[in-house]
Amino acid sequence: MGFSFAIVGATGNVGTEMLTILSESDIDIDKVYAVASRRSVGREVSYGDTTLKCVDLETFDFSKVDIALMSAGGDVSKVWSPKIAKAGAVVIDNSSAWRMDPDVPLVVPEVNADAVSGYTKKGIIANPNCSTIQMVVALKPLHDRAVIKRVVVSTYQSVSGGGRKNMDELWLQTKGIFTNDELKPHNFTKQIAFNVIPHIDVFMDGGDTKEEWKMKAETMKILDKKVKVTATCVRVPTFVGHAESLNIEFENELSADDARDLLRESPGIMVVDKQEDGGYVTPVECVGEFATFISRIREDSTQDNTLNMWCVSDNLRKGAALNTVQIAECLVNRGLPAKNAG
Ligand code: 11C
Repeated sequence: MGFSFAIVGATGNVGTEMLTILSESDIDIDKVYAVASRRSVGREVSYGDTTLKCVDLETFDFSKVDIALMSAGGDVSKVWSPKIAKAGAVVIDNSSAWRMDPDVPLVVPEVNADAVSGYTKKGIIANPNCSTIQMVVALKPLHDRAVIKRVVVSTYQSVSGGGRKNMDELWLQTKGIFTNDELKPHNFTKQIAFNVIPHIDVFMDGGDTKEEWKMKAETMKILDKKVKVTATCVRVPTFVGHAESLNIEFENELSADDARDLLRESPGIMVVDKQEDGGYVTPVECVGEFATFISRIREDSTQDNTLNMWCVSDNLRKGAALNTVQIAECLVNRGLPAKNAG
């Protein structure tokens, strides 16, 4: 007998990707439940070649589930993740609610897979922020070789990071430009179509936004608390796929050629770096892909032991749904027993 899964938030941008990726996973799966808020009960979602009817979060019996993949937002997770864990399911949570809890592992399998064993403390494993995940996948092999001192990152984040309503707003504003409709922002603070907005999540003391703080704090928890990160996070008018410009300073020498060779052999990474017209990856090319793509690897001539690179990944996949399923695979591969194993 195999594993039972619940996908909580099954109708959302990330929930639907979780269902797709789980249906393609090697995990021996007996049963998958699509769980959603009451207003979505009965709605159908795709799971591989089949469809599932959403059931109600409030009344669902989580004791029959081995693993719950949560993508229902921080407020729902704060209340429901501990309840689901108490019912006996391991929760893998895509929200920011539990990431910095010392008793909750924050996991990117290419970087700190062994940390999953810490799930026993609270029954919860946290999935990092999308912009952090792709960055630490790129940084890990370089850190292991040359020890990273400091990273300066600027992001170019697609609107899907903020959910479907943000995608709709970009679409309506883009069409509105051509039909002279009013372009009043609703979910963004300014017009997003044909514009960029240097603001994601709330402002914090000192002027960083929470998205910028997350990139710093989460990287320290996942990769190494000694690595310094300073970030500027920007929303751009793309639908899916986050891009990042990285400037990375190392303790030790690492040439661009050596970094390129190292990254080519590293898990989860595809290097596309031809140093010619079009010889790099852009967000539209990473949509639906599993890899984190690295391009434009070059030495920074203004500072010793420093490299520049460009990093692109599908924020709904590696940045969210794929990483949660990979965490589930880590748990299963490390011997998590299935309740119905007989
Ligand atoms: C965005 N990175 O692009 C955010 C979405 O902490 O999980 C994910 C927020 C989070 O808007």
